[in-house]
Amino acid sequence: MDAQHCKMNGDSFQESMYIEESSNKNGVISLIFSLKEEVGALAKVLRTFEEKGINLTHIESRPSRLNKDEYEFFINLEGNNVPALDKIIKSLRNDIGVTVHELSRTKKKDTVPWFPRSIQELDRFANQILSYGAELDADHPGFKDPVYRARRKEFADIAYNYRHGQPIPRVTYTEEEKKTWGTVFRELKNLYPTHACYEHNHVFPLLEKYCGYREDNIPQLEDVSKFLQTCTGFRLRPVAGLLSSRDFLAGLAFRVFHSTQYIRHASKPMYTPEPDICHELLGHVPLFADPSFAQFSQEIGLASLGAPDDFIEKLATVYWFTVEFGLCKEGDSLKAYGAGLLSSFGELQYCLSSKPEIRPLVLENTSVQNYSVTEFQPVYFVAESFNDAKEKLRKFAQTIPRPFSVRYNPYTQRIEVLDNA
Ligand code: HBI
Ligand code: NLE
Ligand code: FE
Repeated sequence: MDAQHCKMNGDSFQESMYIEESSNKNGVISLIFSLKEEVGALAKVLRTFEEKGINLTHIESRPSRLNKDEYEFFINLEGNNVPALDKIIKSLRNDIGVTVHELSRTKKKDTVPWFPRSIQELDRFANQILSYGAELDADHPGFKDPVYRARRKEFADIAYNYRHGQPIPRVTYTEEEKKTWGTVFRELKNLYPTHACYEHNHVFPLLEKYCGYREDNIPQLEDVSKFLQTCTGFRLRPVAGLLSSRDFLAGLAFRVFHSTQYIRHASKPMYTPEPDICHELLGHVPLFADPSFAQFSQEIGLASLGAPDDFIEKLATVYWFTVEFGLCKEGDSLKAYGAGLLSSFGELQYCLSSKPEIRPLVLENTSVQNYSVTEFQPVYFVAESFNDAKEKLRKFAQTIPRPFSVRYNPYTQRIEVLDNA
């Protein structure tokens, strides 16, 4: 952030000192080690770093002053994998017999992870998506289909090139894609009256009326974004796939919902592990049109900004079991309000059958519950009501350990940081 911006928004200069930049968030570790003058000695050491995937950012050598037949090497390493590094240093000392001096570790334990300060800065997230084969299951039907993958590339390009403020490019969906949407839409629409929560059913007819939600039409993100802006000020931004929890939650702080634009593979309409346009438009969007849910979402987003990793992980876990896969009581019956349920006609039926385990929503337990992102959930958490879930999550978000507080300025669309120290 430059000086001009700081002044314009009344921010203090101090804050940029403890908010570190993303480029150096991992810290640097400096080492000196000495080696006997011998062919391949350095290569052997470097290979150890390579094998553990540690990046060297600087290397210098000099003849040792203590031992005439030795050389000393000074190196800087990226300190983003501390356990691996500790292992390497140990093995250099014990197995290869190298003398290693650790000069410094700037681990930046007390600094705050980078977060976007203005809505334009969300442009930086575009390339950071989790992908098939790596984080997501390589068994997924689309993974082996070259036509599907090529199509996904087209959608990814739209997302990568998108900048805040531009209209979201309209897409002409293929007949096959429309057919997949048609199946998902028809099946879900049949289930909603009995399976979906009140709030979802309340908004759905408006989306049919104003946004082209129909069995034979995949709505355009731009139209939906415009509609949401008139309801709650939430807007959509295209994204190429699953975003990290930190990035996804940060978007919410600006009332921005990152939405995929591609559709699931035609061979498996009833369930996909990834978010796709069915998940976003049928699962999430109806609730973002609800003022109270929109307010709640933004609060969760604001709480996540600059939060420590372990807190983000817990917040993402409770988000998973509520906003994505939550059930709530409504009178005598159970209903789904989680977007991952409201977009999968397979799991929506399953979650209200007698098969899965149902537990009460108690965040101390829920926040540490393991889950798989690639199959129906074996366990769901039930809130006393949709509002009860929101209140619990809100309280949880307020426990975030952070040396500052944040406030959203809707006029400038910027985050104002208030130093508590
Ligand atoms: N990314 N594109 C996208 N869509 C989501 O719904 C989504 C995401 N990343 C994370 C996420 N949802 C959440 O479930 C939590 O991890 C915060
Ligand atoms: N399983 C969901 C569906 O099939 O629509 C998507 C979940 C995304 C987190
Ligand atoms: Fe989702």
